[in-house]
Amino acid sequence: GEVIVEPLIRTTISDDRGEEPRYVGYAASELCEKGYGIEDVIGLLWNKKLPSKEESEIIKRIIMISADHGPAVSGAFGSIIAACAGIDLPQAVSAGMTMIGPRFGGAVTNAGKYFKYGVKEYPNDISGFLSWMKQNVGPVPGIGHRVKSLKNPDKRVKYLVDYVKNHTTLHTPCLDYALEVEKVTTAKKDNLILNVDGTIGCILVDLDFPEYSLNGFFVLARTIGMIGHWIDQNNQNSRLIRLYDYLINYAVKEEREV
Ligand code: Q5B
Repeated sequence: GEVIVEPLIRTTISDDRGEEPRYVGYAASELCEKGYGIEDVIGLLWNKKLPSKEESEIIKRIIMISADHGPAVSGAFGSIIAACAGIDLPQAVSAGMTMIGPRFGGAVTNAGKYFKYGVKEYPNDISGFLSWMKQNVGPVPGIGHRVKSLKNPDKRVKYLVDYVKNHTTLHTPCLDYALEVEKVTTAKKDNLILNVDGTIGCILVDLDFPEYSLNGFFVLARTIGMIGHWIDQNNQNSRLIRLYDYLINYAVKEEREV
């Protein structure tokens, strides 16, 4: 007789059973033919919506501007150490990827989440929002940078803010709120600026991307950079990295007699 099997998984984004993959119903080749870009594929697979031309231009800029930030940052450094240890590309990239978390690159989702919360619960009360964050969350995700500050502004942030505010019609309540928060935090400490994670998170909330998709933008963009660092180290035949003693503060006890 007929055997009825319950489906194991349910998908709502893509289907490869025809001649080619369809992303939320759109054939991949048709998207290419009609001039859509990777930013539109992101819109389809992450938000099940084809972004407008204006939205696509913003998404494209977010990816371009956060693709890499040099070799010194946690992610790239992790991939470089792995590349120098002879690790293959996927594993070296995942070594860098492992660094993406609440302090480095992985604050996008929570920045979007909490600034959105501030807009709703503390609309005209930034200090109320900051006290709530201090009591309930800790450091404000999306605020603060190790080297960028009022004196050494982050050009990426300035560019994105200027682009969405002066070159698009996007309504930006979340970004505007975060910029007000930045005024208060930088008055306390020069480096408590709205950082790249915070800026991206707010713009994506204003673009109506789902909260839990937001870290995906940094992960996707930085993958491009980490692959670049792996290729670069391999091209140079880089040697195994071992830290010199002077880079380590050996705070252990002197040799002891038993
Ligand atoms: N304080 C980012 O901190 C960093 C505070 C704060 C209230 C805050 C810190 C932080 C939130 C997480 C976040 C994304 C760890 C950063 C990125 C991508 C990147 C990276 C690159 C790229 C830096 C010193 C004092 C303490 C703290 C207070 C600090 N942050 N208070 N809210 N948000 N931010 N991460 O300089 O009184 O002295 O005890 O966690 O948004 O990852 O380029 O490097 O593209 O690759 O190490 O841009 O801000 O300072 O943690 O020692 O704090 O400031 O409470 O106060 P620092 P800390 P006190 S973008």
